[in-house]
Amino acid sequence: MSNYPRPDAATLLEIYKKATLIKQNDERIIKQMMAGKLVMPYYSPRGQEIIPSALSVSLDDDDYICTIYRGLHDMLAKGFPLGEMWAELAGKVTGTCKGKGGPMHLTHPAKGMMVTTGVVGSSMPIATGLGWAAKLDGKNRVSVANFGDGAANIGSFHESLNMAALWKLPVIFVCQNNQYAEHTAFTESTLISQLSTRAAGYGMPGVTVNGNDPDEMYGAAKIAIDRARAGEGPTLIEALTFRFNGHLMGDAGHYMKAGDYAAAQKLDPMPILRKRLVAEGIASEDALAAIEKAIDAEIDVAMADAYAADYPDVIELKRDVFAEEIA
Ligand SMILES: Cc1ncc(C[n+]2csc(CCOP(=O)(O)OP(=O)(O)O)c2C)c(N)n1
Ligand SMILES: [Mg+2]
Repeated sequence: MSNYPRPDAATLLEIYKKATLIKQNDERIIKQMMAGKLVMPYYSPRGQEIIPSALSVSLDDDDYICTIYRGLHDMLAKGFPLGEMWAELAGKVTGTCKGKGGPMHLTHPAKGMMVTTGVVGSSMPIATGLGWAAKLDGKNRVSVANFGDGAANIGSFHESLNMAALWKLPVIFVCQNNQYAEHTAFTESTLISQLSTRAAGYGMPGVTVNGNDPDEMYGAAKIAIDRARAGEGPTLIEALTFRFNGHLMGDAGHYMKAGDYAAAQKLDPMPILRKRLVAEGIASEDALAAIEKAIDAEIDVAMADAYAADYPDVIELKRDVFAEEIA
């Protein structure tokens, strides 16, 4: 990895800003849920924020991404408008899916965010199809498939990687290996230690990186994205990470090995990156505090607007579900 491209100072700060938005937004969501103000299923991405932040600095607005229920971080890093996101979480008409999708179905096609899915493994074939569309329209777009370690054992992983490799599609498969699939530890479901070695079976490059390290994640993503844009085909990136809040809100993690959380939280990527920015003179303590305050203020506005908006009318129940009769 010593030959990886490295993020320059401005890019590193951009990665921190994206990751901080994800972290603070996650903390606010949890607070609102605990206060009973936001009622929804919530799969926190806290702990995994560096992965999409370091990847999306190399993406353009019209590149495609697909993600899963634990994908708020992927969407925010790509630039999902915060107001529309909060409105969707609160089930309001001003949400990106008119309040009918909620956290598990966030989309924003105008910004290339094509699907958030609750069906494990389904982000991969959709992203592969979008990769094919991108190849056909010749606009040099790439398509990113985010999925978990559990999803790497689903049949669609095989089908998608094989087709993407065969047709040299511009797809970046990002397996966010957070060590658990629901309540099952990675080591109890998978014999091999590095999922990236599976890439060889399809004829594409595969790499395992520390997804919590902005240098490694940025470098691996940049190489894969450049390769996809150059028409050389897909890459599998296994980004090692850890989920800090259990599978979903309310999961106390009794099935986890004692000490797992504590060990992972000691390696929380956020304070590590923050300290590094100051130590390397990339940003002062005051500048970072100002960034964090501004993000909080942005969340305040998004949240207040979402709560003030209306719920969809009952007539919306069947709209966008069935084809409408053309008069
Ligand atoms: C096809 C399918 N099978 C099973 C489930 C139930 N399920 C929901 S999340 C999950 C675990 C997936 O784990 P992983 O892919 O590692 O993603 P993570 O939640 O860790 O981000 C399972 C089995 C589902 N939603 N869809
Ligand atoms: Mg997992």
